[in-house]
Formats: sequence, structure tokens, C-alpha cells
Amino acid sequence: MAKEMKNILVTGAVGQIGSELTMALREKYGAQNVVATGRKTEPSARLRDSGPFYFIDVTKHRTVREVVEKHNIDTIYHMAAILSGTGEKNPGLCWNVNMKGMIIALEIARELEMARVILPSSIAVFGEGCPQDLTPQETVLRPKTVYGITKVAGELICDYYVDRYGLDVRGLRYPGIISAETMPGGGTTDYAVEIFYEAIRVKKYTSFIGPETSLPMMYMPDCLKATIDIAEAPFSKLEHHSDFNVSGFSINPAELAAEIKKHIPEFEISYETDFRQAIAESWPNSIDDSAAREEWGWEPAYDLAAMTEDMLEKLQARFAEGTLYGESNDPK
Ligand code: AKB
Repeated sequence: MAKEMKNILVTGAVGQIGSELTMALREKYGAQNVVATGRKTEPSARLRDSGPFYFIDVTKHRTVREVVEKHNIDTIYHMAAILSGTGEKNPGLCWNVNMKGMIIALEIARELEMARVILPSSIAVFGEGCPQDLTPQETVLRPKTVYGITKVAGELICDYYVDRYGLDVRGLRYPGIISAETMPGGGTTDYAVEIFYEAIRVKKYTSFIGPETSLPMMYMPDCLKATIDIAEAPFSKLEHHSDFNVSGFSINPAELAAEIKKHIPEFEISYETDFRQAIAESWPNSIDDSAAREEWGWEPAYDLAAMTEDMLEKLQARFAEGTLYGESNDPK
């Protein structure tokens, strides 16, 4: 089904995953062959200067198609999305960006007979009625958030495009992603990144998720590996398409704080939960990702201890240079 790869488009390339994914793809396939797009946020100099970059609105068919045609794109990594927290504050925006953006990416791929579309899903597809420990690949999908609803609809429409049009669509149900380059924005799992920045900056952090609420997480190097590995897996080996459970490890805020304290003994955590607590409680504590392991060889490299050590090393180096948050050690 898949044709030879030509050029790649990454939407949402200024976001947490998109920014590092673009750089990893440029490294692998050549910088000029990987086109990055964002909506409004300024890209880092590294992202902007290393290859083609455009500001586009993924909900405008013509604008996306123009970039695709100009650059002879045949693979789209459609990373642009509104996440769970922002989605609950603005459900209409979340529905519009996530659903319209996804359909436009699929339609352009179908119209131009592109090789492949990578469409992210999320642990947000789970909700009421599914087992929360080692949540299976196949289970009830009854999410509580509009973000989760767009992701369930996304998984179903992806399967539809595979069956109906023979389009090669793949994707992962991302857990919370922990990373040191670009801050996440508007998600429920964001606490697991913020905690590191604050541990280094002021040695304390107030978590908006309660101490014992466990969630599946993954460190960015594993996230990049998983995303590129699923994109490159032989289509004939895949029984699933855009709904693979994947996870690195599961943690709650108290466990993460205890691990950070091993490196920064003065670090203190406190708790002030908000509306995101209910979202976190509706999501799995841990994930069964055996289908990903069996169908395309998924295996994470980082556990909690290895991730924490690497995060602190990277962020402490930036803090020493005065660039923890990019231009300074203070949050914007
Ligand atoms: C969020 O918290 O909304 C995202 C996700 C798990 O999809 N990080």
C-alpha cells in the first residue's frame, strides 16, 4: 500500500511533540525534506532556520493543500491539536481544530494519493467503564472530555479511511509526554513537566493533580522512537492502525516528587487540585501495550529513574546558562 517516501509535513511543529519530532525527522530524512508548520507561536531559531517553516491554519483546506503541493509531500504527521485542559475551557475550539484539522489532513492525503498519514490519539479515549489498571487495547471508549471524544472519533474515522479508501493511516494513543525542550500546553499530564522546571528554579511545586493519581507517561526520546517506528512499520504487519496503546511507565505526583528529591533533597511538593483532577481520574492508571509490542516491536528504554536523571541533567545545564525557559530562567 505505501509508496516510496518523498517529503514530510509536520503540523503542530511548534508544540511539545511536534518541535522535537520535526528535528528528529530532519536529522533522519534531510532537513529540506521535512516541512514544519505552526499556527501562531514563534518557532525556536533551531526549528525555523534548519528547514522549511510556514504559519498555517490546519482548519483551512486550501492553505494546507498549497503547502503539501508546493513541497511534494507524501507523508503527514498531523500533530496539531487542542489538548484536554484547554479543550474543557473551550470545547468548540477543541472540536473544530481537532476534527476539522484531522479530516482535512485525511482528505488531502486521499485526494493526492499520499503514502501515509500519522494521526495521534491519546489515553484520553478512555473513560467511564474501562478497567483502569493495565487498560487493554480493546475496551469501552467512553471519554469524559471533548478532547477524548475527538480522539475516539479520530480513531474510528482513521479506520474508515483505511477500509474505504485504502489510505495508510497510523497512530498511537499517547500517554503523558515528559520532555525538556518545549513545554506542553493545555494538557492534564503537564504537571509532570512543570514539576521539573519548578524543582530546579525554586525547589518547590504545587501540583494540580492529587498525590495518588497515577497516569501512564513516556519520556520524549521514547515518544520520538515510538512515533517514527510506527510510521515505518510494514503495513502488512499491522492489525491496528491509529489506536495503539503505548506507555513507558506509570507514576503519580508523590512518586515523581520522591524521585526528584533523590537528586534535590530540599524539593517540596504541595497539592491544589483543579478541574484537571477529574480528567486524570477518568483516565487509566496504567496501560497494556502488548499489541504495539507484538505488531511493531515497541519497547521503551526509559523508566522513572532514568527519565528523572536525564531531565534534571538537561534542565540544570540550561539553568546554569540562564536559559531554563528559553531566554531566561523565569517562566514567561
Ligand atoms: C493531555 O494531557 O491532554 C495530553 C494527553 C494525555 O493526550 N498530554
